[in-house]
Amino acid sequence: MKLYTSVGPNPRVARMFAAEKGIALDLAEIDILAGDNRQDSYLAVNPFGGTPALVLDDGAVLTETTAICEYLDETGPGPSLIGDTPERRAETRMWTRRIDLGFAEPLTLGFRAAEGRAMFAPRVIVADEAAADDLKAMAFATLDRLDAHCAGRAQVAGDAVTLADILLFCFVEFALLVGMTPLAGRPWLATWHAAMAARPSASA
Ligand SMILES: N[C@@H](CCC(=O)N[C@@H](CS)C(=O)NCC(=O)O)C(=O)O
Repeated sequence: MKLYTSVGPNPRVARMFAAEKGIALDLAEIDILAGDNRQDSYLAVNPFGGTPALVLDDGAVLTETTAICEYLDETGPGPSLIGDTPERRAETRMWTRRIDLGFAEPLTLGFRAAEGRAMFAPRVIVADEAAADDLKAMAFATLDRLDAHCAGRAQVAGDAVTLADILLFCFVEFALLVGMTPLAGRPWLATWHAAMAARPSASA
């Protein structure tokens, strides 16, 4: 299987998930800073233009980060990172969706409206600059809820690392990378982040 990857949190989620599962992927690097993902050659792979994209051995292409991870989970070796029972899978998907819609998405939109504006405005529709602070506040309100709810837990959806942790970790790391302070005043998140950062998969 070939994974089209790049800088950025979404492809990092797919790489980290594969590493946690023990799956070796053939990586094809796309230079999104140069806009190569918006060229015809990549749009032929993923018409939506984003990374990651996973090309299966039969040539079929999967996109959307969490869908790629679900596929790797079902087809890869080792314990599931989604869950072994309907209840565990539902809990992982519940947290994954909350993190995706409540943190990753507004964070991304807020970044694109502000710090990332010069890069994204020529290639996709970005929100008005005036909306950036509200979008980031929405993202950080989700972190407040997570921090309060997860106190006493080792991981987001229980004791074991799941897709929800990997998704949250990669987007928290992205927020740190672009100069935001997601860990400040969130003690559970800070402790959890340090533990996630120490996992070998964090460097995938
Ligand atoms: N909804 C997509 C988002 C993919 C996405 O936006 N990826 C970013 C990298 S983190 C990207 O390709 N950005 C460059 C661009 O959209 O031009 C997913 O879940 O995979």
